[in-house]
Amino acid sequence: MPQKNQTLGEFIIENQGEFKYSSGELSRLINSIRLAAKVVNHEVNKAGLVDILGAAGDTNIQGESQQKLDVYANEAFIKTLTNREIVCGIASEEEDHYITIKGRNQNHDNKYVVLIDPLDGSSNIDVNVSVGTIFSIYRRITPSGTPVTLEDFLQPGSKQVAAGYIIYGTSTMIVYTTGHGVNGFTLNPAIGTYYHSHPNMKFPEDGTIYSVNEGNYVHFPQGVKDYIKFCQEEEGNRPYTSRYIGSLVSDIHRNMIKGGIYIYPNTAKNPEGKLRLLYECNPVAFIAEQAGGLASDGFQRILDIEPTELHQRVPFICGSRNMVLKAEEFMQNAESQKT
Ligand code: P6P
Repeated sequence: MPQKNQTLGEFIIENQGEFKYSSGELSRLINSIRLAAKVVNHEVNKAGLVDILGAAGDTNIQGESQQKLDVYANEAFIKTLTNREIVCGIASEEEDHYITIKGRNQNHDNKYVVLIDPLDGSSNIDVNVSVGTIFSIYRRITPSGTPVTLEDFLQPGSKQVAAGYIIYGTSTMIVYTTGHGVNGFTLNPAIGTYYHSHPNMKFPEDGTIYSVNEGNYVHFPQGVKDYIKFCQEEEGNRPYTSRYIGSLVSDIHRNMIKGGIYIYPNTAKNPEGKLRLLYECNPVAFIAEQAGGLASDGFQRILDIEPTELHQRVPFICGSRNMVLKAEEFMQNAESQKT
């Protein structure tokens, strides 16, 4: 039973027993993500002041040498994870290749690999809209004591041991799962402590919010067009409400609390879809399923997809169970009518 005002640190310790075979590294790993999130939150929150204060470490007010915040976030997470010596490898949206970490005695004996989107939706920062960090954690599958390989990162999402996101919004929250439900923690910036504000988060089985960039409508697959028209018809609890922030973490977070569906299908500009399987779709899909929702590409469960490339993209449909099932129905019907 969640204690009132329990902190994230207390929650991790109390639930330590849930991580099979873990002698505390996974807890330390979640703790290192907590620390990095505070560092990034501090920078994200003052982004708007760059023109006034000048970017940290800059020589002039224009901020020409200003580190882009997603580069800053990337370095913060990589440094924190490396210093804590818990992971043997890191993959990031900001890095072409994965990073090998040797560990304390330089012998590659750390157990976990982490994949991150350090600052998703970063283009929203300039307009003061919430952004997020997304992380995905696996146990390595190649032998301990050897350098991590691409195989350790190309695991299906169903093998994740933990996943979550940080949302830098009107408040900063960490929402994560280790396969035992989803819990949300809100940062009290005055003291730098996260409190267990959202125990056992659940997607409502149904919802009335659909999140899609309708500017791409003409390029959508027919099934997605049919589903959007279904959302807009006058019938029962429809028309639904369209809400699209343009920041995956924010749209998913709102839909998980209120009920809704997020869709980023393949389009002419992004024939494989836009979102990245390994560090956007898989972690969000793990959270969604743990919260009673669903996540698919319209035809198969996201967590079952066998990855082939580090930065591969997939079409992504995620949210309230009945809404995803309905969208899949339209997509599969349209597909069967093509053949
Ligand atoms: P579009 C941000 O770039 C992102 O990866 C997601 O966070 C967001 O949902 C989507 O892309 C927005 O893409 O093409 O609608 O601007």
